Amino acid sequence: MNCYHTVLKSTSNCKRMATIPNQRIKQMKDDHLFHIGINVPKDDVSKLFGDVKFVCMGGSAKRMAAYARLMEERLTAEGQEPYNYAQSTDRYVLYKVGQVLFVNHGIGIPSLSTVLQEIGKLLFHAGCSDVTFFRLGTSGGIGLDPGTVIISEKVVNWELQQQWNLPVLGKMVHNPAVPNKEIYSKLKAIADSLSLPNCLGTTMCCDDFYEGQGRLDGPFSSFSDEDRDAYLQHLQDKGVTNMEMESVGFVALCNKMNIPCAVICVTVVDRLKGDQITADHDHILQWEKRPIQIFFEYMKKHHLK
Ligand code: R2B
Ligand code: URA
Repeated sequence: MNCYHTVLKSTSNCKRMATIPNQRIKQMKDDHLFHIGINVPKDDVSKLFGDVKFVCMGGSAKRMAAYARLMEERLTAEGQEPYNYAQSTDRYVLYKVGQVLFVNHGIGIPSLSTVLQEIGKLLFHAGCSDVTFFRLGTSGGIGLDPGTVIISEKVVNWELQQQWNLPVLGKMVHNPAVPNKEIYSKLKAIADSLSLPNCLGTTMCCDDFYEGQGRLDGPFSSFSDEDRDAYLQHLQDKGVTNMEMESVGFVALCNKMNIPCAVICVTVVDRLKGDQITADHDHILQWEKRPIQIFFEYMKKHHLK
């Protein structure tokens, strides 16, 4: 079998590479990864990034810096300040600590898809193999205490379909979005072993934080409180556990590039109790550490420090 197209699992003699179906990329003499400020071949990406095995993505640049620092502390006693490889642009941050990349993706699928596709090309140019992607994020829970970690066994769009719909050249393209079962099952066992409040869940990906997530604390209110409550109840009845804004795009793009992936989100509000996020900053900071704790344990199990 051609290693280049091996699906999900690699064997000892066959490495799984990111699939970049666009053959033009191989032939390009020069590839400028505009939003992360990296140029191939000017930057020696094989040397800089060739050993990457994990990519951790999350919305906020500061949170990714904090995660990179935590990772640095695990590796070196001094815990030196991680270097931001994307510092020539202010769109995203990109840290590499050990064999892990930490990249922020901003809010929403358009912001995520831009950087995720450039990271995919970066890993391809660098010749990386057997890489796994994680989205470590925040979300609004449905009937769950804030601080609960949800490991997505399903990600769905607003129509509750497991797909990311993208108009391309005037036609809608439906991209399947299916998280990797082997990985989310392992993550669930790890979350249990760490005694973190957690569940496997269905994560609904929305294109808006306010009305698009049934909120009535935004500038617009095209529905009533009763409509909102009935909608959130309907979602809960359909098994939706949490709402956020990138999961479906993230998983679909990883699926398209043949990269195993998982989504771990902590909830910062129970939407059955309110729209506003009122938890204090210290609580949020503590809760935000839960997904990365699970990731570090997962790394350990894969014999990476
Ligand atoms: C979760 O939190 C952000 C909005 O506050 C968004 O990026 C998401 O998915
Ligand atoms: N992120 C979201 O997208 N929604 C929430 O309710 C909380 C975080």
